[in-house]
Amino acid sequence: MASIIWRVEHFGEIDSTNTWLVARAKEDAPEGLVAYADFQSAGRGRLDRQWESPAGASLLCSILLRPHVEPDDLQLVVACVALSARAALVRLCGVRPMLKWPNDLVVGDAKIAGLLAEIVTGGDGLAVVGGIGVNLTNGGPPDVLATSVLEQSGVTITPVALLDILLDELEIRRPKLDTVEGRAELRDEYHRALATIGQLVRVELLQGAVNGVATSVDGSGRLVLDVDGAMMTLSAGDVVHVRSHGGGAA
Ligand code: BT5
Repeated sequence: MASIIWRVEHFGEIDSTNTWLVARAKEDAPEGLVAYADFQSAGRGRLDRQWESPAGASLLCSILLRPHVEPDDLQLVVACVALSARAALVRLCGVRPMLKWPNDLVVGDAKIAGLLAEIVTGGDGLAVVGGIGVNLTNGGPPDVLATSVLEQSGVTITPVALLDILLDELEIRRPKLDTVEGRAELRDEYHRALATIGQLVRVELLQGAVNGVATSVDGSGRLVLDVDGAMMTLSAGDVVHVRSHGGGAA
């Protein structure tokens, strides 16, 4: 694919950059449109949860991608953005978070960033709005086990500096989504970066909780769980790491 032309819209305050970008995606906005905000009055997590951050303390952004993937591969798109954010943090300040399936970046058990990916179908093929919040100078709500770049590294990074490098890293990974070989490479990088692999986890599904050992991710980024010897593949769910089980993370 030709290199992506990023068009970055900045908002001092907005309800949610994801909400804004989903609306633009429905209007057939092209790939590469990016929204970032200093403050969100209604930042969203998954399942109607909230994403909270004081003004200017985080990177709060959403990125419109139009990869040539099936809806089943959504988790690989999430991985593409999460791995790019991780690589950007390594480059800027040496903080190397692990990924927690399906959508967190963590340092130890503390959440440093979260992703919300939303699919828009129809119009010009599949669109994915990848929203990410990265705690830079504030570690998130007091009742949440969370951390920030400042806490981890002593370095103050501005949101726009991180966004710049994140888009640079995304430019390396985004084309991989369009080919079989590229998706396999992304899947391997994802597998290596996932703290979840080798962990005994509890997965809260809508129909109830399941306990098992996370053994790998499949080619679409779905989590493969060993539940008493039976393999189960999960495409969504809330993972709680219960305790380490042998091998652990890469
Ligand atoms: C997420 O959801 O982690 C996805 C967060 C995505 C936020 C970005 S910001 C830019 C874009 N625009 C949006 O409106 N959203 C995206 P989830 O896994 O559901 O986690 C939500 C939970 O994380 C909350 O219920 C809190 O427990 C916790 N949380 C909220 N704010 C946090 C923060 N700043 N740091 C760490 N944890 C936080």
